Amino acid sequence: VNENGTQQVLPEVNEFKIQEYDLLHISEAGKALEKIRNRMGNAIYELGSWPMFEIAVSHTDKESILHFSMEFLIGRLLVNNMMNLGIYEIAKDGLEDYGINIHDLEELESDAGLGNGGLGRLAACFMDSLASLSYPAFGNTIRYEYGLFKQKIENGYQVEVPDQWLRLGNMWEVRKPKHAVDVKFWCRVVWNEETGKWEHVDAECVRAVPYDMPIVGNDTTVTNTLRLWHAEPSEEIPSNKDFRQYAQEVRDICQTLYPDDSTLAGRTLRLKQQYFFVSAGIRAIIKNHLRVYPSLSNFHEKNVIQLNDTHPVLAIPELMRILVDEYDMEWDEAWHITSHTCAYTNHTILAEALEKWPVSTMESLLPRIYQIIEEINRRFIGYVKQVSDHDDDLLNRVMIIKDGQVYMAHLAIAGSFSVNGVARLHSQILKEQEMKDFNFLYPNKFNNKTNGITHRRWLAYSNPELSALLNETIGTDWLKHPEQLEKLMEYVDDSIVQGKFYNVKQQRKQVLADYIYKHNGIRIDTNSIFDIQVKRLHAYKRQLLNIMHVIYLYQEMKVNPEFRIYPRTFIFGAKAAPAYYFAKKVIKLINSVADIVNNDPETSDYLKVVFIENYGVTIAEKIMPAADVSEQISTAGKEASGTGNMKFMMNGAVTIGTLDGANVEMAERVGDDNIIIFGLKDN
Ligand code: 26Q
Repeated sequence: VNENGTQQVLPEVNEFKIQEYDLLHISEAGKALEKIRNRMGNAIYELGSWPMFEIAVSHTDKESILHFSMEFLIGRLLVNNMMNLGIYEIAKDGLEDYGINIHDLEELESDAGLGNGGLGRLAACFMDSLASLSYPAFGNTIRYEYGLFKQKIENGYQVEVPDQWLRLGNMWEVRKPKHAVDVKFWCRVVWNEETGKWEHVDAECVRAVPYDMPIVGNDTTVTNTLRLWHAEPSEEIPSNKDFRQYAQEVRDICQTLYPDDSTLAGRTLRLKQQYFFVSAGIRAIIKNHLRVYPSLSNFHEKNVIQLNDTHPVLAIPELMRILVDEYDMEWDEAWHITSHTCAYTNHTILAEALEKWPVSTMESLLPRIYQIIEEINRRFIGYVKQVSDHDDDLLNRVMIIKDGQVYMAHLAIAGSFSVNGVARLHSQILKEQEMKDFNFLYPNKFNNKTNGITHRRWLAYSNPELSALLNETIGTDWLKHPEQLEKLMEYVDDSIVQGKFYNVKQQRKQVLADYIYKHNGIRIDTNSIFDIQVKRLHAYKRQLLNIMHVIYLYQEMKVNPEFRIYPRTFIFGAKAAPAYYFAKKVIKLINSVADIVNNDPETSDYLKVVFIENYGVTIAEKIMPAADVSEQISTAGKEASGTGNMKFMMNGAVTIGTLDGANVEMAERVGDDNIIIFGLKDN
């Protein structure tokens, strides 16, 4: 529908092409929708509603949620999207008529692994939930050419292989060249007396081109967008550089995801990645805002920028820069808007994971941004002195720039209206220990948001057998209202339901056993207890403790013929950061123990050890439903929340764990019979 309200005839409406048309009049959007529905049928109609939804929300009073994250661990979307659209059964039956098994088709889709672990998966779960709950939410990230490396095990050692997830194309994305923007690096900042503005001289421009993926909500017309930014050479080619070198440097920006999930890899390229997608993302939000409102003065009332850890925290100085330099706003107003728009989620207290950038790196790559951070720091120091009555020790601890480094968490706290931890215990540790000084300076900023997972992917989609049992036992409302799962309590002592649950578990154990036989050549007994620990490999997560327990059981059985255990299969899955020596040695140890234990006829009826290669979202979907025991045994105080713990529990496993992260709250909810806690009880 044109600006003047008349209809514009669209050539060939196919797939997502529709969203390239600007439908400006929301009052007319309903009519257009009707047309599209007639032309494309219901399924496409839902996807077709995507652009109109974007426009519709911009006219409502709802705040838009802009989730900025360096990582989105999406996994496959085909069946998940079909289920959310309510067309799965019909599509499955239809394909069957053609002799196609939908699950074979599913195998053709690559597992979008644009993340390391929990933080990236959380972002993906949030996108699903936000759409399903009808919130207008938009993700912003990088379109990495290679996702997290694929893990191969050779001679028991981890070998990393590039993840070419885009090799067969990504059918969900739509390139939006019209919405591309230039991002500037490496310039000199010069004050222009005539214009009264800062100018970037000799900047190296990089074109940021968005690729949009639809995030389809469950049983709703809401379709949100995950925007992946791709770096390309700008039309403004730097004059002082060979083009081939420039083009290569541009390509490097989006080439790979950093494969570390906790140690700081303070590389310039990572800083470049961070600024690249943050700058492009903010520019797009401002443009959208100005399409609807006459000025930016209400920007913070209409937009929330959620910062997924410190990785996108340059959003704070970048928003300041745009408001002050490009829209001539006074510093105080710009700061009010910025610090009421941004919100920061902390995911770790591990000292080695707290991001710091050398001033020299920041200053040369992003000179104007660094100037702005200096000014933020200068004013922050003034505030701290005033509030703390000139407590110099406190000031030294909290400064944003000190010892030649920029402390990103400090910048994040100063520039956000909300700072949250990801589980009650973690938030409490932040408030009372790690960030005590900041809680003193800003008493109302700190809060808790305990993590969650989408039960649509981790139960309905991953475990159709258990879903069917739930449907026949408590009805289907739980899909929309997960709290309805509590109805199951009525059946907790019902031996018939228990028997059916047991059968589902056996079926799912068989699925995993078949997978393990196919990939590892190890036959495991589905009547043994499946005791599973799958997560990134890290010292604090204590896979080493788990494998030491296995060694103990094995040795006891060897020396003591009286000592026999209920048959148990220990299953591990974990990627190690490529440079993390200890973690790689633990993988080797697990595989070496497996070799000995699995091939010893004296114990093999009782004990098996399996290391599943290449743990990720897709494999997790097979593992979670099959677990009897979920291992959540981190050193108390170290695991911020954990989310695998929830996936296992949702599929009916008993947890063995420490009082850490979300385990604490889970234990309160499920009681001692369903979670076995050991270790430190008070901190
Ligand atoms: C930082 C600097 C340089 C390179 C990489 C990184 C980096 C990358 C990823 C640092 C941390 C991460 C990821 C952290 C993460 O996944 N944390 C987990 O977040 C989950 C969701 O909140 C929690 O449940 C987990 O407890 C937490 O470990």
